[in-house]
Amino acid sequence: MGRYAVLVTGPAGSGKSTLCSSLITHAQAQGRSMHLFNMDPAAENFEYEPSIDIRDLISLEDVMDEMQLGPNGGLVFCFEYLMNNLDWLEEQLNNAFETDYLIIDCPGQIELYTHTSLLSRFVNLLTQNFNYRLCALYLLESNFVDDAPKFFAGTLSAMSTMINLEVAQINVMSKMDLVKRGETGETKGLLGRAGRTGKDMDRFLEPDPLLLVGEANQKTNPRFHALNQAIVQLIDDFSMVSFMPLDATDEESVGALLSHVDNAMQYGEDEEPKEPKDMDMGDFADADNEV
Ligand SMILES: Nc1nc2c(ncn2[C@@H]2O[C@H](COP(=O)(O)OP(=O)(O)OP(=O)(O)O)[C@@H](O)[C@H]2O)c(=O)[nH]1
Ligand SMILES: [Mg+2]
Repeated sequence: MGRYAVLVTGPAGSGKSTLCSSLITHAQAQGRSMHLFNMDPAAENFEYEPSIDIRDLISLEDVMDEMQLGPNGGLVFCFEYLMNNLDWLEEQLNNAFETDYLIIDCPGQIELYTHTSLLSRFVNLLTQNFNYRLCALYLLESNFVDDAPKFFAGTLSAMSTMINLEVAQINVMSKMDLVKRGETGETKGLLGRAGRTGKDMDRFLEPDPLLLVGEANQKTNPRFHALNQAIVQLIDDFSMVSFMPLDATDEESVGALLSHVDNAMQYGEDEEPKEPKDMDMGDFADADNEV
């Protein structure tokens, strides 16, 4: 059996740790085993005990105290320390697990994925030195559709991570339950304010940036319209960004995502080829009628 790793990335609070737990719970219910690898030196509590934990090597609190660094500088130091202590990592990865399917929970400071090469060096190590098949998830919260310029910013950060990491990446629009609740009008949730409907959401999940530019232009000073156009053109030219909807509290939604992750890595291909489970968008689109 091969070695597989899922790198769970995304901005702070986007639902990475919750998704890691939901994936493990879902896998266990199917009789599959996965191992949590905590890569966040500032993490506090986990629903599942990590099998590999960067905090066993270094803790952010100690670094901040001893090196007189703030949280962000401290985090970069922790990652550099990890990359300079590969013996530790090798020892952890060489520990025999009953299966080698790692769920890697990353910190929420996106500069780690977009501004530095630290995470891409880590990815290279896993794929080149340890023969892992790897898939990255990039989570963006559904409140990023509150307005089009914010959505562009989130989309560009997803794109930048894709380009930086150079591995198969699935972009995920997390906390979709808030969209459904928002539009019923019962909850003034994040998206209740924006008034997005399920059908509107499709525009964001499979973005047609040329349509979205009109909305962005309404909200920005005319001086920036050419810039809006240039950004959406870039997103469009690369045709790289689409989002899979996720409600981490919904078993079926987690199962659909896992099926796509398995497919991206051809998990279990030695046994039989897999097709991604049909993604049921109806649940989100039908919500238009739920008033
Ligand atoms: N409504 C809703 N809330 C969610 C969902 N997933 C996560 N949350 C909540 O979002 C908050 C942040 O979730 P985390 O899983 O800690 O997010 P994270 O990305 O690991 O955060 P950092 O590690 O700090 O970057 C928590 O209060 C979660 O309960 C979801 O699918 N729906
Ligand atoms: Mg977390």
